[in-house]
Amino acid sequence: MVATAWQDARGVSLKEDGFIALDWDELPESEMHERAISLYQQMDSRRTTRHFSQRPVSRKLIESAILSGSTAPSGAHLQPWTFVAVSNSEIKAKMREAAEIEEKKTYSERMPEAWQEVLAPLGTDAVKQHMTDAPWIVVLFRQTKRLRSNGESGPTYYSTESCGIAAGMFIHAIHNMGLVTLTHTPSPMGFLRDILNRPAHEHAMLVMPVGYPAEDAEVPDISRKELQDIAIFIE
Ligand code: IYR
Repeated sequence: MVATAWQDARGVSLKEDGFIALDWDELPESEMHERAISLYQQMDSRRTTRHFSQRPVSRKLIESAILSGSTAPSGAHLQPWTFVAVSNSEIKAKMREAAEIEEKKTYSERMPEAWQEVLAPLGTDAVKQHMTDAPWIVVLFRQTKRLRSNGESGPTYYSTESCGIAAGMFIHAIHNMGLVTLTHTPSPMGFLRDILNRPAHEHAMLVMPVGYPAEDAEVPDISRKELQDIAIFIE
């Protein structure tokens, strides 16, 4: 291979223009199909449960799930997320107490009937035992601002989309390592910024208890939509 301004004699890209060669290997088509189906089956076996064991989980596992979540694509590659992982029992108890105060109001006063009817099959209520049972509570904060190199503050872009994708990847990583999680959205969740000491430009977006399922853990008997109900192909 002839060396160019961007490649050395072995074809390895140099960083002069800020770009490097994509590291990508083509797979045989049969293997692509095998991988596609096996990933789908593995993801389809994931269930959201509200019943957690108190059994401890190593911090290393949580760190690696956060790193997996943080591989998500993000607007302008700003990675506008902060994952706050809490195992401290007092902080978890404080979060539970504050969440239950809000959720009691949500369930008894704020939730319209159209909302109640779709939640009924899921068996949710204002008691948030998972917040003290699960060994880790991971709170995903969405950053709405960033620090520019000139010291000023600038906006982030598509932070909701970016954090949603990061959350999905985190959830998959947790499932893949054999643990369970729940996407809990106490509403409103401003109390999390205060309890967890986060700055004003960070907004709590999702609360994800992580751990082993309780021995008697249950899940609602529900199924996922079929392909024809979620996709349209225009060929
Ligand atoms: N935030 C409440 C209510 C709730 C809302 C939806 I949409 C859910 O899918 C589940 C619960 C709660 O966490 O209980």
